[in-house]
Amino acid sequence: MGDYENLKSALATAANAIDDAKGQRALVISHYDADGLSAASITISALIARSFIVHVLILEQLTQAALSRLEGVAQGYPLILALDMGSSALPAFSRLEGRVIVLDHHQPGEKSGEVIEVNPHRFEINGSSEISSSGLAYLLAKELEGETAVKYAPLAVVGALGDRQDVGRRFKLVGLNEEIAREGVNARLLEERMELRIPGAKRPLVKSLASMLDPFLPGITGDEGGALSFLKSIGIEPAVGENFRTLSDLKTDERKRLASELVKRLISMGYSVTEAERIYGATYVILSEPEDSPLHDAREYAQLLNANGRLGFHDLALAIGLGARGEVLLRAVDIVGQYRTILAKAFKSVREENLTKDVAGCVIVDLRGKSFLNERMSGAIASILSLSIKGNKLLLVLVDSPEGVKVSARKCGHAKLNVGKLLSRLASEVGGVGGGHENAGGATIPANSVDQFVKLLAREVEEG
Ligand SMILES: [Mn+2]
Repeated sequence: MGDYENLKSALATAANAIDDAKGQRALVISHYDADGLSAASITISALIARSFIVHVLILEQLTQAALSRLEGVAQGYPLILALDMGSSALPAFSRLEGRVIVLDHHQPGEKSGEVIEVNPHRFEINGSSEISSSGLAYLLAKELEGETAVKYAPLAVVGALGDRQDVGRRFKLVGLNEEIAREGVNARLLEERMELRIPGAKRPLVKSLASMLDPFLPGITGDEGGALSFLKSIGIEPAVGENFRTLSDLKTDERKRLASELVKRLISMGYSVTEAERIYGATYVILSEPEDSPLHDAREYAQLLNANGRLGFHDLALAIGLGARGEVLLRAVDIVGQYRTILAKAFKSVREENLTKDVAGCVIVDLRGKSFLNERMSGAIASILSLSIKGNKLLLVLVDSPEGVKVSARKCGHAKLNVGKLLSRLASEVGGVGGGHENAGGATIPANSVDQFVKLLAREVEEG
């Protein structure tokens, strides 16, 4: 059973250290995905409320280069907070001058007493499903501010959904995440609904379908023409006269047909029944965001942060997390469109070119040499592809990176291995860095070590 008492006391220790440094300069380091960006937004808000001067560094991974960059800038900061990363680099952090606080939910590595670390895995709480870094940031804000911190509950939910911690019945949040969502609901900030999970009930249905990223709808996501012909093919008129119809315009039988045809479509693309049924389930609605806003549905909010983070627009993502709207939101929405287009292009390549090969228990999708991609997209591609892989396999997606090759790995089926730990160990054997969770992880390795890395991995997967 989880040791919630000691998790709370670790959070209290972190809150005390923050209060000791009050009013000084703080450096916040975080990850570029939705969870990292939500965690950063919560933490930055809480620090600014305590008169800190806050600087932010958004990273892809704690590579050697990132660590030395960090060493270079760390001197000026009495307080450093590492969010959504750091548990695997505690010894390196302990060498930094300032007080370091790590809020992380990835598989932890070697301990170091110098660093204040809050990681659910250290307290027998499942950090892959029960709480994300945003949730930890929320709990820390609660230690600092008390009940007023409930204003951050929607962002904590956004982060958890971004990390796909909606693993309960019908894609509900579980554990500490469920508690945080409930606090948000009680404060009338959030609403939990069971419904067809197509965001934007008041937007043209064609646009809503084309904007779906979870689940990714091959031939429809990123393609309004595809969405239009899909609707026509299942006998749903996309428009009445000049006016596009919205999801809320549909009659009950049309809605049912849409749901069952989407499930069929996903199954025909190789998705499992469970995955295909993701189309219906728990949605989390942020009541303060207008109904036609992409931030109204917490999953869509997460996708917006994710897309902006992965394409390098951390400033836009953080500005939104901190409350900017208007022009900033319009720009961020535009970036999401670009992101979808790139993903759609990558999946087209995977479908049409011969990029997939099986090596022992591994399925390798080799996207090296695709100049429209960058290494920050590999995780998203791997997550989506993993849904249509059959059998107990380890999926590896390879993408060029300025530091070599980025490998994103996803465990499919019941393969017996801990992906994060495995990547961490094998990447360092070939001179790279890696890590992650039990089911998902990433590594950056030297370009000339790919074959060796794959061979090492395949051997472990076969033995596992
Ligand atoms: Mn995370």
